[in-house]
Amino acid sequence: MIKAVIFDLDGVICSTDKYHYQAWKQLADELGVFFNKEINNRLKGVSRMESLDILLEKSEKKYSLEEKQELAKKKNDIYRNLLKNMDVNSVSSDVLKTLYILKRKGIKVAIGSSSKNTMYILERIGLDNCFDAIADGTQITKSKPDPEVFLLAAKKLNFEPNDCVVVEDAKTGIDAANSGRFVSIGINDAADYCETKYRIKKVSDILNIINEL
Ligand code: B16
Ligand code: MG
Repeated sequence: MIKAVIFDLDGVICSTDKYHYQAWKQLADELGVFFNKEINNRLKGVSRMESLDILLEKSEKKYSLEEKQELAKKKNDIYRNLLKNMDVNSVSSDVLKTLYILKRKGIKVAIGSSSKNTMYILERIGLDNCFDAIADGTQITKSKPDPEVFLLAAKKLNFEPNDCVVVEDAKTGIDAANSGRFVSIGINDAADYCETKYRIKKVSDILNIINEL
């Protein structure tokens, strides 16, 4: 019997992934570095600094740690500005309905996100008081595919990993869930990934899966 659902934030609860892409693309264009959606897909679930390292793989110039911190800050400033477009209407009715039904069934809900902007995003979309536990990029040292963020969410809920399902849109997130011994559920890119245990088209599909577990 599943006791909790741990949701990834970017790309599952809301579509901030498109703003990450725009911000990284703007930075890459300024640096004259090739960047496309395929490279962007490798950044999903990965921390800001590790994402920058992936983006700079195509750069001829080598950057010092200080310069890289400046570039990461620049990307985050562009990203935070784009996040101003988000409000309560940025959450789909399908996600809201799913959260409501889970709560009504007594199943706990949590966030497991690599993002250091998690609280800001949850406030913007009006869900800052919705979750029973929040584990985010400000509380971990290793981002996905390490399971740390999901293990922290489970610990905060006082549950074992096999009491929880993890819903992810990124391959790195599925790897993190599997290595932490959570039941992995994949949406979008993660639904096409061979390591994903259960594949869904929309978030509310998790309700059927949970009923069967
Ligand atoms: P930030 P998630 C991840 O969030 C994003 O998928 C990833 O693209 C981003 O680099 C990472 O958060 C760090 O985000 O720059 O806001 O700290 O998918 O784990 O919710
Ligand atoms: Mg994600």
